[in-house]
Amino acid sequence: MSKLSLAVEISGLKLRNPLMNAAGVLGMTPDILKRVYDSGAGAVISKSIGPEPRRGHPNPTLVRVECGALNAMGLPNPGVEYFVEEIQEIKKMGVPIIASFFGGSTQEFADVAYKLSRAGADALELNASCPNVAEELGMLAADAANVEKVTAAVRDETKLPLFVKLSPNVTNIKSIAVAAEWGGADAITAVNTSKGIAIDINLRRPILANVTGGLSGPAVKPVSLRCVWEVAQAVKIPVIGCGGITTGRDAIEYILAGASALEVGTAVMTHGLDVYKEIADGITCYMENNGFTSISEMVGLAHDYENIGVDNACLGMTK
Ligand code: RRO
Repeated sequence: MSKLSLAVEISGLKLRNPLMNAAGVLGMTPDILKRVYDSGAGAVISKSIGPEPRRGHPNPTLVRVECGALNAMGLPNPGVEYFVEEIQEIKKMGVPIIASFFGGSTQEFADVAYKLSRAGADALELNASCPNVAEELGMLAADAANVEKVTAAVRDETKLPLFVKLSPNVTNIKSIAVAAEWGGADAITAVNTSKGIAIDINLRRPILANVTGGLSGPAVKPVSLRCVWEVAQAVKIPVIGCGGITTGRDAIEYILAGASALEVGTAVMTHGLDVYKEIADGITCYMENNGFTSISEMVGLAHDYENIGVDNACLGMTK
């Protein structure tokens, strides 16, 4: 019998397991990202980096809500020139790093991608979907033609594996995923946060200074999972799942829906860094109990739902 392995390969990027941090959750100093890796993630993803330093939105920028969190950080980051040194430091520590990035125009997206590639990132994640900034910076992902144009411009500047992170706040995520694929994306990350709002009834005003924010955590899981399902049906490239993944069971749901790798964000806030190992252990348990030896054997199996009648019980998998 072949040995069970959690290793995955996403467009040439080899990872010891499919788990990564979702961009932005833990800041981005090399030390913190190293801790994420040491806690059991297969690779780390930086906070989204732009062409220039940005302070982001004023406080409050984060509020806990039912079953999740609402953030409106506003893309705070030190700018690509500064971040080049951080990437080099992370690489010296032996940690695979995916650099998340954005721009205010097609040219800026391409320029930042070029600089991050030269700095030694292992892969890039084009953030086409920040819910908390003006149209041109964030919700470019709402427009398929724009997504294709920006992805193609970035593709021209880098040979690195290129993930494009999409938004759930769109009418037809399938068409946008296909546009990214046509533009040259190697994988689609589905999805960024869902736009939401929280109100303080005593102050009678929105809690976040930005008024709206991006909802993450278990509250969004069914929506994000549906996005993975639809994107997996629409494209041939791998899908990376993101949205409320907290347990091994969540991870397996995403993989069966079509995800080849997974990003975990809010669960780190609620469960600490140990959550990576807990999720990996849950995946292993499911694989052992169901006779799988690799992640790739399980990707997208739920799409064949009319033809399978398996006993899904995973003995010992309680969460
Ligand atoms: O910085 C943010 O406010 C932010 C970003 Br860039 C993003 O991609 N998703 C999100 O929920 N917040």
